[in-house]
Amino acid sequence: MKLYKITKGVLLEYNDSAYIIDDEWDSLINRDDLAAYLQLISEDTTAISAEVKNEYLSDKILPPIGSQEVWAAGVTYLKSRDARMEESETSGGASLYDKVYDAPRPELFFKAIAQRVAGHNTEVYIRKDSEWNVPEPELTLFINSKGIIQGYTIGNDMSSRSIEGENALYLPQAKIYEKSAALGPCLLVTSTPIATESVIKMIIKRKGEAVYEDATTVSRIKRSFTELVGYLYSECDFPVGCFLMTGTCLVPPPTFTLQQGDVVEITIDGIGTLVNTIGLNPKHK
Ligand code: DO4
Ligand code: MG
Repeated sequence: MKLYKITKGVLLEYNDSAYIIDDEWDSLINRDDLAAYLQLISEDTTAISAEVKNEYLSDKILPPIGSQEVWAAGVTYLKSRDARMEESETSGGASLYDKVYDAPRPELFFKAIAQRVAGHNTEVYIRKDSEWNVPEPELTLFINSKGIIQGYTIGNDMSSRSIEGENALYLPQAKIYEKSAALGPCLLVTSTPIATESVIKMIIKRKGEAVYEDATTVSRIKRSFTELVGYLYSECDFPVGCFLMTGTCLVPPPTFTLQQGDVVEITIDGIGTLVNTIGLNPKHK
C-alpha cells in the first residue's frame, strides 16, 4: 500500500482503490501497526473515484515527511566506496572509505531537516561554489520511534563531489544545503521487508535526452537495514520516527557533473519514480 502526502491531506492507494485519510501525517506514520491500520481504513472508508485520485495526484505531491530528521548511510555499496576513493586520492582521504566499508560501524551522517527536503516534481539544488555535482539514488527507510521499519521511499542524496573530494572533513558542506535531499513520491508501507531483488534505476536527462542511465539491485548492499537502524537508534531518540537513506548504489562516471535544468528520474520497484529538476537556489545565486 502507498501513502501520498498531498495538499488536501493523506491519500492511501491500496488494491487499485484510493482513500482520503484524515489523520495527521506524523502520528499516522509513527504508528506501530501501520500496515494493519491502513488495511482497516481501506475496509471502513469509501473509496474515491479514479478520476478524483488522478486529480489529486496530478496536483502537487508533497514529500512524505512531516517533522522527522533525515539521516543517511554512506559507502554501503562497492560502487560508492570506489568512487569516493577515486575522488579523494589527492587529498589523501582514500583509505578512509576503504576502512569504513569493512568496519563493523557504518558511516551514518545527518542529512536534512524536513524544511530542506524537496518533493516529487520539484527542484533540487546544486551549490554555486561546487563544480562537480551528482544525484545519489538511495532506497530510504522510514523507521518509527520504536526503531521498527514501517515503510520505504525513494531518496536523492544530492552531493558535491568536488567539496567532498577536497577534504573528507568538508562532508557536511558537500551534503547539507537547501534542497540537497529529495524524498518521494510516496511512502510504500509493507508488513514484510522490501524484496532485495528490487531494482534501483536512475536516468539523468538533459534537454530531453538521457545523458546517464544505469540500474542495479538492492541486494548489492553490504549491510543489512536492521544493522544500519541499530547504529542510528543506539544513542538517538526520534519521537516521530526518522528517514534513513541507505547509501548510493549508482555513481555517474567522473567526467559527469549535473547542470541546471537536468532532470533526474529515480525508479525503485514497488515504490514508483521520483523526478526532480536541477536548479540553483534563487536566494544564493
Ligand atoms: O562518505 C561519504 C558519503 C557517502 C554517501 O553518501 C553514499 O555512499 O551514498
Ligand atoms: Mg549518499
